[in-house]
Amino acid sequence: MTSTTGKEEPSPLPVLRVRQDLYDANFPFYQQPVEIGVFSLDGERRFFNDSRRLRYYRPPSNEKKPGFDLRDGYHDRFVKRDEGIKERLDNLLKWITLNRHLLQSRKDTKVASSSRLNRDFVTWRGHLTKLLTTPYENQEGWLLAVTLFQGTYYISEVETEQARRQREERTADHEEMMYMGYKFEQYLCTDEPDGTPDVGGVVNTNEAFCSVVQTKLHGHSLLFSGEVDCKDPACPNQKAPGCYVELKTSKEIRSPYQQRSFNRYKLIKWWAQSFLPGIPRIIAGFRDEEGQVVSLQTFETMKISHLIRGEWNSWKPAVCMNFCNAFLTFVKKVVTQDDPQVVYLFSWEPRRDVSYTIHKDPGLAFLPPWYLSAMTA
Ligand code: 0WD
Ligand code: CA
Repeated sequence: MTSTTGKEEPSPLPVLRVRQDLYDANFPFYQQPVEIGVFSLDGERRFFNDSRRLRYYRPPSNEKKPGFDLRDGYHDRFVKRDEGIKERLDNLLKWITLNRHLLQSRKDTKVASSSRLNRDFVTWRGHLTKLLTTPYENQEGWLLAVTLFQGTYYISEVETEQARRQREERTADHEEMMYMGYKFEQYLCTDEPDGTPDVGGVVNTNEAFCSVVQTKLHGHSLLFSGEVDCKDPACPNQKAPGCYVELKTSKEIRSPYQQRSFNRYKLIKWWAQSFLPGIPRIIAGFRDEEGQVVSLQTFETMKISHLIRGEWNSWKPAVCMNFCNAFLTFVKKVVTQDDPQVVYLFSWEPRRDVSYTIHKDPGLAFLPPWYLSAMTA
């Protein structure tokens, strides 16, 4: 275990380098993501092992002039999730305990190792998005906690000091801007495939529909979950994730400078988030200063990187994926103690290498007792 000795001594632990050029190689193998399950969280953040919070995409009646007022309801029809409550991997782990039969191979059920998940990594899609964008990120660092348990590496984010400060010091304008993203969803989503949006209703950010996906990146098998905004009922093949739609809002673009900055800093995040679970379409609403949606634009996830190729300070999907692959390989190399009480804390700050420390601190351990007993039973 590392201890804070107060002495300045060079860390003997290996680091992972992050420079873009180290990852500028061919695109690695990434298996077509497959949805193996879903779950929902209701308005009180209660877990349901079903799709009850899945919503359907309903195109606007007037595409050219959608007439969406994204500020509407902020003061009187908004129930906000308590961001101070850290759920860590809990909801995904709950899904795993209820769906173990989907994860265990037949030959395994006969032997003593039946409790093994047979997946290398379990995490949220959002944590992988952060890994993908790391080589191009120059503002926000991250902290990722990793625990090895029964041969599976669990990755759970820890909020950085900087992120906590920013969250607690958010301005009223910033809070309202975050609300606008959820309000945009309400204008375009219905509860039934043939319904109409209830734009006078309450926006409750506790509600979520999550897809559980499995895939492989190079030699790493991944099981992760991500929140899905809606499903397009007009989509010919109703198979997930091909009919899922991601909804986004952004400030309207009024200058070539704003366009370059959008392409460089925002599209990379939109691409990474939707590429990981295989969501093919992103529908963006661009809003003016008053919060009115002035235009809508569809981005095909697989074509986003073509839009930015050759641009100033451009980003490459292959660099993102090669870095993620290298990080997962690094985790497998250094995380060796298979013990649910031990946390390897990986830390990254812009312009630095990834380093890590090892902890046996109950405040950092994140696999809950109910999960450990379910998986060892
Ligand atoms: O505890 C944590 N550190 C986190 C928990 C971080 C991220 C997510 N979560 C949990 C929540 O339970 C949430 O339901 O994961 C679920 C969603 O995970 P994800 O899909 O992996 O998250 P991400 O891809 O970062 O965000 C997808 C959407 C966001 O939409 P936009 O269009 O803004 O990207 O999930 C929402 C948000 O609407 N979201 C969250 N919801 C609850 N808790 C969180 C969060 N911490 N972050 C984003
Ligand atoms: Ca969204």
